[in-house]
Amino acid sequence: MSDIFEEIRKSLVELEYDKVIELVKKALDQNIHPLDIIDKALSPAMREVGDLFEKGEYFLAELVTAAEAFKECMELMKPILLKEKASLKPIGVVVIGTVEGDLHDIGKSIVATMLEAGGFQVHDLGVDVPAEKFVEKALEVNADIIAMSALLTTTMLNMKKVIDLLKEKGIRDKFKVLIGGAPITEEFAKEIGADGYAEDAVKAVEVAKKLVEELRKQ
Ligand code: B1M
Repeated sequence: MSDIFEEIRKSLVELEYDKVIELVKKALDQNIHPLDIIDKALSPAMREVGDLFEKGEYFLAELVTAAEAFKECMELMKPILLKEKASLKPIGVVVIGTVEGDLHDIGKSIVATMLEAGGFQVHDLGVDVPAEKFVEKALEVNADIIAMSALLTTTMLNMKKVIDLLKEKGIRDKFKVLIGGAPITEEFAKEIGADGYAEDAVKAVEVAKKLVEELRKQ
């Protein structure tokens, strides 16, 4: 079984678009769980693609191709992930997006899908989301959690802008703030005053459930 992960990883790093899709379909046919495909093959491959980019061996076009292949695989896997949806009545409402200035959406979309599969009602604002839009939407849908993703060291500080805006409006306690993304750490979350941090999508669901419980107790 581990061979298929290696084949998927290699074909994504080598940008063999059709082969990646074909292999992911094959893995799904073998009843391999989508989260294993993501964690053991697709995500490590994307990190490698990023490293090749950093070394100057790959360019933006290669990043785009790899991202598109990953996204097409997600389209195949999303219905399977959502089939496991926990309950009909939402356990909480989440507004999620990638922060202003940042266009990376693969990780954010996986987190959004897993939150939905975990029983949350999810409002996905997409990428490059300004602080005002997070807050506006959270008020509109009466959200429990504002969830933010950032992949760039230059955009992660925009997470703090959302928290500052909540404070400015006197509504900081109305929402829990959950953050994540490759450059984010637990320390950074504490530093900016976020309520929770998660390193991956599975952990994000766990933390989100805990945050909703805390909010209900307030
Ligand atoms: Co960009 N990029 N990129 N890129 N890109 C990185 C992030 C980089 C690390 C690559 C590198 O140099 N090694 C680097 C950032 C360096 C830094 O900031 N220190 C980088 C750069 C520099 C850039 C540009 C500036 C390049 C340029 O233009 N010169 C540019 C910026 C554009 C912008 O955003 N304004 C850029 C552009 C792009 C593309 C558009 C081409 C493309 C994104 C396409 C898309 O998303 N639709 C892209 C890609 C694909 C990457 C890499 C290769 C892969 C990212 C990815 O999708 N990973 C990335 C390399 C890397 O991350 N090592 C890189 C797979 C995904 C499943 O993982 O997103 O980490 P991830 O999500 C995980 C966890 O982080 C976590 O759970 C997810 C699932 O487990 N998580 C959360 C994420 N959000 C969460 C939220 C939560 C909780 C957990 O709670 C709310």
